[in-house]
Amino acid sequence: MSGDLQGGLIGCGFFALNQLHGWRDARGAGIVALCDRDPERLRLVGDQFGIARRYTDAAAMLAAERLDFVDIATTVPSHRALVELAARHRVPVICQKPFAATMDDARAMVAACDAAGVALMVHENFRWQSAIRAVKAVIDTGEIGPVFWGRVSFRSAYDVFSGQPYLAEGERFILEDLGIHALDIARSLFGDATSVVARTRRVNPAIRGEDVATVLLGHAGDVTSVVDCSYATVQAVEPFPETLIEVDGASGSIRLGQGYRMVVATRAGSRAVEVSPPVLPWASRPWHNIQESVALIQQHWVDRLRDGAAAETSGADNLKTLALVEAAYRSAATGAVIDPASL
Ligand code: NAD
Ligand code: 89V
Repeated sequence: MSGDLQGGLIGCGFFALNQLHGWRDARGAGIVALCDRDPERLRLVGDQFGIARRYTDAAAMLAAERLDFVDIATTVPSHRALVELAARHRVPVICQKPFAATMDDARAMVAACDAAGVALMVHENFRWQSAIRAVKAVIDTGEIGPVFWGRVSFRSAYDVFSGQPYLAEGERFILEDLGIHALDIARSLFGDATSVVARTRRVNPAIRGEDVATVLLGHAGDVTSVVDCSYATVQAVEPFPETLIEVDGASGSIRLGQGYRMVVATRAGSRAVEVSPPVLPWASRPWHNIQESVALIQQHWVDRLRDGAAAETSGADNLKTLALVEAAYRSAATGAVIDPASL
C-alpha cells in the first residue's frame, strides 16, 4: 500500500470527535469522507474537521467512495448492518465497542469479514491506555514471577449520562458499556477466562440498567481475577476514568493506584513509577487517558493494515471479551458459574 490510507467514518456523535482527532494525528491514514444519518450532526462535525465529502447514508458513501477502511463510531444497534455493508464492499472495518448485543450478531460480523477477506478490528481501546500497558510490561518481564491473582477495578460517581444519554435507557448498562473494557483488560493481563461468576445491582434509581457489577473470573493456568465496576461510588477524589489494577505474582506484586501511580514490590524492595498518560494537544482532562488510547489503537490499525497482521483486538479476539460480558449477565441472572466457551 502506498500513500495515506483513506478512511470513511460512520457516526459523528459524542465519541467520534476523539476518533477524528486521533485520525488527524495518525501516521499514514486519514478520514476523507463522513457519514451520519443526522444531517445537522454531519454538518457540524464536517465543518469542524474540514471534511467536505459527506453522506447521510452509509450505503451511498460506500458506493461512491474508494475507501481503504471504514471506522464505525455508531452505537450497537447499527453495528451488524454496517459491518456487513463494509464486508460486501470488501472494505476493511473498525467497529466501536460494544461490538454486538448478542454473540450471534458478533459471530455473523466476524464470518462476513472472513468470507470477504477483509480485516476487522473492534475499537476496544482501554487495554491501550499507557498506564495499563505499563502494568502489562512489568508482568511480561517476569519480575513478579508467575501471576496467580489480579483485580481490575473501575469505581466512580461520574455523570456519564449527560454526554451519553442512551446509557441511562438500556436494560443493560455497566457490564455492557464499561465492564466490557475491564473484562478485556483482565483478558489482556491474565489470559482467557474459563469460568465466570457475577453479581449486579442498580443503585441509581434514575437509570434502567445495572450500575454496579462484581465478576469473579477463573483463568487458564489457575489464575483468579476480580473485575469490579460501579458508577454509584462516591469518593473523596473522583477517579473517572481511571482503571485501577492489582496483580499478585509468586515473587512480587503490582499496584496501579489512583493518580496513575504504579508500585512494583518484590522481596528485594519496591519502587513507585509515575505512569501518567500524556495530555495530547486536542485532549482534555479527565478524558485524556481514554483519548490517548484512541490515538494508539487507531495507529495500531494503520500499522496492521500495512503489514497484513491481525489487530490485537480483532473481531475474532473480541468474541472472547463479549462472551465474558454475556457470561456475567447470565451468571448474575441465574447464580450459576458460567463457562464462557459454552456461549
Ligand atoms: P452517539 O449517539 O453520540 O453518536 C452516534 C452517532 O451515530 C449519532 O450521531 C447517530 O446519528 C449516528 N448513527 C447511528 N446510526 C447510524 C447509521 N446507521 N448510519 C449513520 N449514522 C448513524 O454515540 P457515542 O456516545 O458517540 O457512542 C458511539 C459508540 O462509541 C458506542 O458504541 C459507544 O459505546 C462507543 N464509545 C466508546 C468509547 C471508548 O472509549 N471506546 C467511549 C464512548 C463511547
Ligand atoms: O468507554 C466508554 O465506553 C464510555 C465510558 C468510559 C464513559 O463509559 O461509555
